[in-house]
Amino acid sequence: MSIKLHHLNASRSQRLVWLLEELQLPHEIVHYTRDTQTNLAPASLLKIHPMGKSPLLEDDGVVIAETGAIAEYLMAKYDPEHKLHPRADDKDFPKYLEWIHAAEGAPFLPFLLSVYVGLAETAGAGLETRIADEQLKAVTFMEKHLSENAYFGGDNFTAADCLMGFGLLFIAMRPDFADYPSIKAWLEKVQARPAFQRMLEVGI
Ligand SMILES: N[C@@H](CCC(=O)N[C@@H](CS)C(=O)NCC(=O)O)C(=O)O
Repeated sequence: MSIKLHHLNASRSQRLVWLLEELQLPHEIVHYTRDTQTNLAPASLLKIHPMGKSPLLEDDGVVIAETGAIAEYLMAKYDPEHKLHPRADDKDFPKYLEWIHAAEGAPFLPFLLSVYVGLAETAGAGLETRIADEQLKAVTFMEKHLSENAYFGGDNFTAADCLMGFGLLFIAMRPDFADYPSIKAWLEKVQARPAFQRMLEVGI
């Protein structure tokens, strides 16, 4: 086992520094420092993952992004005795899972938005460029992933495709993001699924 946490200063990555300590798992922390002007992560993080954000966990050379996913990964792999996560049949499991995702979800979003509104005041038009850059980086990442994998989860259709569908349908409606061939091919493939069609019958 060789676990590395790619950790950006003053960031949500501290959640995982804490979790790794709770697990008492041997690990290495690779430190990154935000740019003092832009507050963005250094470009060196882009060499580890195409979104260039922290936290990133590396385990035996495999890189995983997204705080909630990293936490679930660590629990599934390194907490076999369920000291830090309830079993699926435990009464607390649904709430536990909800809060694992809520940490990056709806209860957190309004606070994140106020950071962006604050940035709009100081960065002005610069913020629009930053948002456009982030959107392009995200779509390029998804396109590359789908050019190398049949589905978001790899070779097979999984729940990850159901979760990504909503966002990608919305993104692909934009003329500037309508012509990414692997995203288009994936959308056609998943839209042909009978369950997708039944979802449409429920109403959008
Ligand atoms: N949803 C992602 C968000 C990752 C993220 O935005 N990380 C911030 C740190 S708080 C970051 O790396 N910001 C620097 C940048 O965007 O350049 C997660 O939960 O890991």
